[in-house]
This record gives sequence, C-alpha cells and structure tokens, in this order.
Amino acid sequence: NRTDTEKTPVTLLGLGAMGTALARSWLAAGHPLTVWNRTPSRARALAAEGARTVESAAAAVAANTLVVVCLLDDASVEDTLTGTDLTGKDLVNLTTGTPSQARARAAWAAERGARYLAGGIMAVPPMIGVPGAGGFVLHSGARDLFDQCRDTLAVPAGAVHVGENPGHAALHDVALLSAMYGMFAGAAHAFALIRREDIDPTAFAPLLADWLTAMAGAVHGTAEQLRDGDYTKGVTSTLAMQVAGTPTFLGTAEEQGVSPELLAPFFALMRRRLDEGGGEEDLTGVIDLLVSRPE
Ligand code: FVH
Repeated sequence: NRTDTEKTPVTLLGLGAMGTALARSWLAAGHPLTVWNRTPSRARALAAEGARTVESAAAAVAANTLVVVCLLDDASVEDTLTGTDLTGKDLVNLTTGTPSQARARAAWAAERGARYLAGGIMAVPPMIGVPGAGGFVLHSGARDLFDQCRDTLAVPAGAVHVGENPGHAALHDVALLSAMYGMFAGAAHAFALIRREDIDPTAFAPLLADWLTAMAGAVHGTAEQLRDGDYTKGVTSTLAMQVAGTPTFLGTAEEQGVSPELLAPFFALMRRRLDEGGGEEDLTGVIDLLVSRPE
C-alpha cells in the first residue's frame, strides 16, 4: 500500500524528444518510472537517471496502472499497444491526432477494459518540467479519472481538463495551434514589409511582440459576441471602418514589394461580410463565413 507521500508510479511508452522530456520531469519529481521505446538505445540515458527499462511494451504496460503514451501518431499508438493487456489500466494518450482519432481510440481502449484520457501537449520539449514556462497539457475524457491523476499529470506542465468528450483535447490543441499559425502568418507579413528598409529586425521584434500581446485580449470580446449572438456588442472598430482601411495595407505591401497572399484571403472575407450588411459589426461575422452550414 502506498502512503500519501509516495508518488504515483508511471509507465511511459515513447521516448522521442517529447517523451524524454516528460520522463525527466516525472523522475525529477520523484515518480517511479518505467519506460519503453521501440528503439531501445533511447532509453539508456534515462535508465542511468533512475528509470526502469523493460524489454517490451507489454511489460511496460503490465508494470503500472497509470500508462502514458507519447508517440509519433495514432498509427504508432495502435502498433505499440496491440498485444498489451490494457485491462484495468488508466491510459493517457498524449500523442497528437485528430478529434475523430481520439474518439475512436477512446472507444478502442474501453473495449480493452482501460479508462482513457486523451491529451494535447501545448508546449515544446524545453518547456516541460519548467515552472512558469507557459506550457500546459489539455486533457479530455472522464472528469473523475482526470481528478484522480491530476497531480501526476500536472508534473510536466499545467494540466487542464477541457471536457468529457475524448475528441475535445485534440480539437482544442488544433484550434490553439491554428491561431498560432495565423499569428506567425501576420508576423511573417510584418517582417516582409520592413525587409528591404534600413530597419533592424531585432529592434522591430519587441514592438511586434508588444503589439500582438496587447491585441491578444481581443479574443475575449469575440467570445462574448459569439456567445451572445450580438456581433456589435462593445465594438470599437467597425468592420466598415476596417474594410475602408484595407487599400492602405495592400498599397503599402505593393510599395514594399511584398506579396499580399497572406493578408488577401482575410480581407476578402471582411469585404464579403460587409457586402452582406455586417458593416456595424466587429470582425466576428467573418467566423460564420468560415463554417459550412449543415446540409
Ligand atoms: N516535439 C514537439 O515540439 C511537439 C510539441 C507538441 C506535442 N508534439 C507531439 O508529441 C508527440 C511525440 O513527439 P516527439 O517530439 O517525441 O516526436 P519524436 O521525437 O519524433 O518521437 C516519436 C516517438 O514515436 C516512436 N514511434 C514512431 N513510430 C512508431 C511505431 N510505429 N511504433 C512504436 N513507436 C513509434 C518513436 O520511436 P523510435 O523512432 O525512437 O523507435 C519515438 O519514440 C507527437 O504526437 C507530436 O506531434 C511534440
């Protein structure tokens, strides 16, 4: 019987860049850790740091109730877990996948007698096990299972439960990363605009970061407008005003010899919403143009 001060033993399958970072965080926090990796050499350094290594995925699964997998993709999860006995296990899958893969994998695990949490890691390996680094891990699935495992799951990075639907961790993961790519696209266009001028990009970057940070809070207003179905609520910069400004952006891009191909699709959607009568709204109406209507 474990006492309250003993740390939950963890099995971890998958010792790539992320799996290795996860392993080190659990070892540093004093969790007994059993690891397995398809290529055994990747486990050697961890063995020297205190992890128990075993010969097969089946032996690793058998070692502990809490089994975490962090593999390349859903197919590698299937490859690895087929032939293991998942009966009575608490399986936490931190492998990136689509929402439908996560839902199918949850049903697959349930058929094999395991409780299941799907995960999405919002961090890169150097952020793992570093308090204050800003990373977190999204989980979806049974709330009671999450609550039971929470302290252990929160060791690598903050653990956040986003709902019982097992597909929702993956959906949140992809939604957050999609927003990140939008931000990277905007930053790419901004750097392109200054590229041919005598402007030091390292002097420009702090201004860009401060501006993006200041604007990030606007998502809360968007969320409230979506929730309330009122896209004019609290609007400070109407769509009409913003569309009127787009020739300035496109003209500046042309003057600077920069392709408008990153900005133009968004401007086209803004124009469409304006033409449909959304001039007094915020940008929120554009979201509805992106979502296909049910058949
Ligand atoms: N690294 C990152 O920045 C991102 C951050 C956000 C989350 N992702 C996701 O995390 C999963 C694992 O990523 P990773 O960085 O550990 O990936 P790799 O270093 O490429 O390691 C892949 C591991 O998967 C094993 N593997 C691949 N195919 C199979 C298979 N068919 N059977 C068994 N294992 C397999 C591979 O084993 P080996 O090549 O060493 O033998 C590695 O352990 C991933 O979903 C990211 O999207 C990371």
